[in-house]
Formats: sequence, C-alpha cells, structure tokens
Amino acid sequence: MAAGPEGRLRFVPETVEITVGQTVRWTFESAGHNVTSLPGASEKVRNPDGAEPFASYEGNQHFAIDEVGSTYEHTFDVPGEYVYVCAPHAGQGMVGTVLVTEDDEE
Ligand SMILES: [Cu+2]
Repeated sequence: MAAGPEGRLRFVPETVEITVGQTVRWTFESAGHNVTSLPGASEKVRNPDGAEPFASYEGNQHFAIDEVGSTYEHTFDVPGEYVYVCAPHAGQGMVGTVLVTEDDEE
C-alpha cells in the first residue's frame, strides 16, 4: 500500500482485500502521513467486532507522522471490514479500507 504517492492525500489502492492472517504493509511515500484505525483519530474509522484497532504510532498521538520512506505493517487476524485514515488528512478524504475474509481452505 502506498501512503501519499506523488504527494497526493490518498492511499493507493484505497481498498485492499486479504484473507485472515495476512499482513498489509504501508509505505510512506510523501511527508506528513500516518495510518490509524483508532476510534479517537477520526469518526470515519471502523473495526470489526472483536478486532483491535491499529495505528502506525504509539498511544493517542494521532498527529504523529511517519518518515518518508518508512513502512508500517499490520497483520489482520479478525475477519471483517476495517476503515482506517491518515489522521492529519482524514478530512481531505485520505481514507482506506481493508477487507479481511475467512481463509476458505481451513
Ligand atoms: Cu496524510
């Protein structure tokens, strides 16, 4: 996943579909961004029941930003739909979705 490619206030792709246990990696391609599904960061975030929110920063520092070129990874163990934001740019529509489906082979 790219966060802020070409300086745009977007995640690319905006929606990604994975299966339970897979990891998503975000690369911060321009300055001033982060990744969070913490309810305190934005009213737009959503987490499935029983899922821990995730964030690229510690605690409730919702405006802590990630360095250009750095990465953040999160492994999704609970199925469902996650809506996350870049907290500084949530109001400008920097919002993404991760759809986590059950692994059919189990
Ligand atoms: Cu941003």
